[in-house]
Amino acid sequence: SVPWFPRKMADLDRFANQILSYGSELDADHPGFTDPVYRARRKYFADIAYNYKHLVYLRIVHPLTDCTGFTLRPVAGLLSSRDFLAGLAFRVFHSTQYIRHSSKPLYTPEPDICHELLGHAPLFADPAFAQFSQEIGLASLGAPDEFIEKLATCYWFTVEFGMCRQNGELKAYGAGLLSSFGELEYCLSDKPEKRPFDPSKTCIQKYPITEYQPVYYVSESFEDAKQKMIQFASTIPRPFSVRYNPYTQTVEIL
Ligand code: H2B
Ligand code: FE
Repeated sequence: SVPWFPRKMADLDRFANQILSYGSELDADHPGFTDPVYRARRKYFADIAYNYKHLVYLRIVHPLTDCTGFTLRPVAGLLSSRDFLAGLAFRVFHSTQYIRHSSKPLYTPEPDICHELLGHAPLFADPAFAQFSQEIGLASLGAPDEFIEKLATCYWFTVEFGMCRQNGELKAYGAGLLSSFGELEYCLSDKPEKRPFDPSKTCIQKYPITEYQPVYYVSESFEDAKQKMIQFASTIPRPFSVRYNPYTQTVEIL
């Protein structure tokens, strides 16, 4: 049977609060664990996100909306891969709002506003990148769990740690690279391995989450990455295909 997935924008409200851990509950090894002022502020932001609802009249026109229609939606903590990827199908990026703890300005164990705004937001203003991201999201809708895992791995090696050629030059575009000047310098050096992005191979690559990546995947262009993702999506066993209707902001089942 096909897992439930959102069909219209307001359906995102149904899982927005199914967070894996509330954004204000910090692990004992979190830099802010013993700081009551920081924890109170984290709770303040988590509560705002928790109470957010998709309301048409709340949508404000901002630069991202003008470029690609991508919107940032507040979320109070980490979502499951399935829910997080489903948001991308609607050009919705679930974004944290809190900032990392001031005792460790160069390190954060979780996404924070620096990572979202310096890393992710600029790329979502690029039309070809926005289309690529949406394709990962559409591929995930109703997909079996093992494919969600594969798509999450493709997401890791593109949206988070992707590299791309542009006019013959090798460039970094992944948000994890753009929001880490240490890894940004490292990825452009000859230390790590670089392989061509190919979803059918990239999707099974293991990766560390607390160290610099030993392997990066390089796309020829966002357009090329998108075509490869569409091709990969067609190999996912689903008894239907999906199409996004931007006028109604709904997913049509074909
Ligand atoms: N949830 C939130 N809130 N932000 C993320 O960046 C995020 C997530 N990333 N859930 C997802 C998981 C990612 O690691 C992949 C798709 O699993
Ligand atoms: Fe990220």
